[in-house]
Amino acid sequence: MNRRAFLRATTIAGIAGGVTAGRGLLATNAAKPRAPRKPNIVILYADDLGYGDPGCYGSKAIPTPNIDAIAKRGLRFTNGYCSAPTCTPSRYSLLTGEAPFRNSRAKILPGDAAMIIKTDQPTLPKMLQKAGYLTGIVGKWHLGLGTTKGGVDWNKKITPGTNEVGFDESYIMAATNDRVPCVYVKNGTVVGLDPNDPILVNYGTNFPGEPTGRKNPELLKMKHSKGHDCSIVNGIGRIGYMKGGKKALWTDEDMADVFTAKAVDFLNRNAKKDKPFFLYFALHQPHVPRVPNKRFVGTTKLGPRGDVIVEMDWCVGEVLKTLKTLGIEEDTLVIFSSDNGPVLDNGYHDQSPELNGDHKAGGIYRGRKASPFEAGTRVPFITSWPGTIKPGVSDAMVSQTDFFASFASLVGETMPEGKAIDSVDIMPALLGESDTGIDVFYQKYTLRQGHWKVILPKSGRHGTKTLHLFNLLEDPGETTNVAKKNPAVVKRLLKLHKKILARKVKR
Ligand code: NG6
Ligand code: CA
Repeated sequence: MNRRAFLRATTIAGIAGGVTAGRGLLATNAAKPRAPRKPNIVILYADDLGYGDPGCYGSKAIPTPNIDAIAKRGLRFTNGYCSAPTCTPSRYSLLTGEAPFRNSRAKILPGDAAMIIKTDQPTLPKMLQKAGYLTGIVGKWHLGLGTTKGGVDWNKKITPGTNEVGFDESYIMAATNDRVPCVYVKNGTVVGLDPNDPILVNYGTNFPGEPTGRKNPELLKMKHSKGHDCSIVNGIGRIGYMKGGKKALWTDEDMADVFTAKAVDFLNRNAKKDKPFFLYFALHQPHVPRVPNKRFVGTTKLGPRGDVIVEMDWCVGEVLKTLKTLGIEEDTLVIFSSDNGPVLDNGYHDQSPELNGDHKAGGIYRGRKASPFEAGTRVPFITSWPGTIKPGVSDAMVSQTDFFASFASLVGETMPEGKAIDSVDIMPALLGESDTGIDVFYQKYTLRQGHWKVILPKSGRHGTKTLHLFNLLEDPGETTNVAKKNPAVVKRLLKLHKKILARKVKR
């Protein structure tokens, strides 16, 4: 059976038994049974891209024709959220359907962290495997590898890892581009291993005799502004220490080409098979260090941060082009989003603040990456499926935590009892069939219901010391705390927040 015939067959296969149940107290739009459909699914996931960065979200400073093309033929959400304002927690939620605060280890991880997804935990890619999908991840992982912190031997097969939590194919970096080990890992094995030059990684102390950004600034081509002063790889100071593996080290300037080639190769190989595929392409831009390929240097007036967004847009374009060449655009649901809000200086002197001009990376929203204000989690969020999703703009509230239950509903899989408890089936909203998404969007210290948003007091650099209530309809920029004027609303939201936090995942 060819791909199209297969898709048709699954489309008319009838109503699956026991389609996704309503998700407890959050089931505002309990799923109507639907005939399963199994399109290919591609998630393009930016790293630190803000609501206001792409052209289709209002940027005039950064040309993003390919992201804009997805929006033009698809549905652009104005109330789309990632689950948390930083990377690891958002990615954890996207793959597990659990709010990050339910797992105490879902915090920004070092590159030698143990994997925080358990191998017996249900995941989005495992669910899709069960539904007959071929699954692949390319790009940034940042959810830990192996079973103990610092316990991975990078010179041997690394396990458990991506393959054990649902990905048939994997070509990743372990953490982020500012953290060691600065190597690619293919299906659990470092690419370019040399037994005569073993790789050692340590997040505590340096290896004797190895240069660091702190002691050897003369070796740096990009200076750090905060942290990022440990091992030097490709002339850039990183977080953490590593030694060896000279042939395996990545070159930042080539990273976009390397990952894109892997994503395109995944599509070319798997589109020809009689199974649908799921590709999670976790782009590394515009996270620091921002080091574009020379083709993209100077493509904006914003310096490296703008230029790497143009580079990222090129990566997106290569994926779109491949889908077109393969003739599978109408068989493929493409989602574009970001893992958290934007940041200018994030630890390197790359002139981001100086060259930013009047560009508003967070759009009209207050805050930034790591912030409880809107710009921390309200991100670009676009779905497209030509022939199925009618192009337009949706104001429905949607979050990435909901992909698990929504895709399960789409492909006719049941959700695991007592697990993935924060994931709500909002497929009708994602497809533009409904204007209603989730009723509440919550984090450990925030909750939004309708146009009301409460931020609970929290200490720390990004915390608000006092309780805040905002009316996002009248005051989307969160300028005026109206908590004192609306005690009943505060009480209602806090009660709901407490109830949600008290829910337990079956372990
Ligand atoms: C911070 C890093 C920042 C970035 C972030 C994680 C410093 C000063 N800052 O601690 O550069 O790596 O962690 O980003 O070291 S995330 O997108 O992966 O969450
Ligand atoms: Ca991020």
